[in-house]
Amino acid sequence: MEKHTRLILALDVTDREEAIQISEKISSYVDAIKIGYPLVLATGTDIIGQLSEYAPIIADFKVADIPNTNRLICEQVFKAGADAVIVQGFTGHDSLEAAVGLAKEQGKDIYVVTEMSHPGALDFMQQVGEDIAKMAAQAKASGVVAPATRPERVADIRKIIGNDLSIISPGVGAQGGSASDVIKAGADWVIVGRSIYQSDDPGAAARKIVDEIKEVI
Ligand code: NUP
Repeated sequence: MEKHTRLILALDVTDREEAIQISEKISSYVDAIKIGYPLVLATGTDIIGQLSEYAPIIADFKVADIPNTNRLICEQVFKAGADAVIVQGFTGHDSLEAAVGLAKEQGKDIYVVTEMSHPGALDFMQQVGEDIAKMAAQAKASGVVAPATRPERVADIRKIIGNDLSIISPGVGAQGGSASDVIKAGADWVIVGRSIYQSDDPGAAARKIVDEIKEVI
């Protein structure tokens, strides 16, 4: 993924035509489009290849299985046209290494969830978020997913992973996080969904976030 606008669209709509129309409108403002279960379950895996015409595709399937199954899942997602897959880290080093190993063979990326952006992440995930970040660095993943709702945690995670790994950060807008604050805290990209795709003018909403990011870099 090339770093230009530093914005990733989370495209959680469930209608194929709407997904395509929004992708057309925002393609010049984003470095990638993140798709996940809502869109793929509604339309089928071929949507991945279709949307890859507009931007690199990050498949947010939060893969969390034994090593062999992780590898099989990632294989299918890459075959469908995705450039990157988001996996969970709490399954441990062997599951992660299976995904990273496959991605490296294919010149693709794996991003590892450390601590999620919603309030419930404090119940269990936050306690292990830093250990997961360490493991992601050891496994040479491409990057981690860390919460824009807690920029101070993004700063902590940046210290742990150094500069070899990227941080992609959801939680901006609808979940209360600020794009400029989390970029200042050390995120490489912000991930924004509802604030863009539910806007009357998704292009203008995306442009506004890109401008906000530009002011702090
Ligand atoms: O910790 C995470 N928080 C989060 O919101 C990890 C994620 N992958 N996401 C995803 O980012 C979430 O599933 C959604 O696709 C997107 C945020 O969307 P929105 O809150 O901007 O609408």
